[in-house]
Amino acid sequence: MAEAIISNQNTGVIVVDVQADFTELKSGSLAVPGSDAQYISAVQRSTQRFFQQGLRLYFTQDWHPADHVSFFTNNPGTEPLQVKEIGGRPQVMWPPHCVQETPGAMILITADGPARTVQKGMGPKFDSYSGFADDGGHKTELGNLLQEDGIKKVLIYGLATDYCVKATVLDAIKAGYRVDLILDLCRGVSPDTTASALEEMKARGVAIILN
Ligand code: VGL
Ligand code: ZN
Repeated sequence: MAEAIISNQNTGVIVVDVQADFTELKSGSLAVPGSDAQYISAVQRSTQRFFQQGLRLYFTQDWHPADHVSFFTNNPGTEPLQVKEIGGRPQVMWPPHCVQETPGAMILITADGPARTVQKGMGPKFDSYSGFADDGGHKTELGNLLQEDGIKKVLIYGLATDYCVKATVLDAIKAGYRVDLILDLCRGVSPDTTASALEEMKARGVAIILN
């Protein structure tokens, strides 16, 4: 099969979970280090520029019910950041975050034109770091949208490098997309998991670039 010719028309931009609860700027409940005002304006500026260049925009949004399995408050006896085995999978116990219809779930980036927002993590029993599917294998709309739009390559950035960005990048690679990770538009929860996430992504053929 012939390799697709990559152009702005078949390149998409996936902005992962740039939401109030993940930012220092909004004193979010799960604020990722370095997600300050300067970071958010850099993401905003770059996203606008990509849109002006004709790239299509896809925003992912963590969108949990109040009784979500990943909240330590819903798992009596656990503490934040502890890892608990649930349903045969290791689940990080997070502070409650990105609860549906709350200010913390708000996406902080705006587009000058059409952007598709893909919500994830709505199933109370499954976490969903990836923008493509949750831990139970339930797919979001993202794969369909990219396919309908004829996308061949995606630029990915946002929060957090070591969780949702990593999972979304790896699923995009699995689905056959070419992937550029824009490193300076990402922030990670912790340095060690961020370093190993970058190694894992590189090993799968992701181009790690600077904006
Ligand atoms: C995320 C932890 C829990 C993320 C989402 O967006 O990286 N991290 N939910
Ligand atoms: Zn979450």
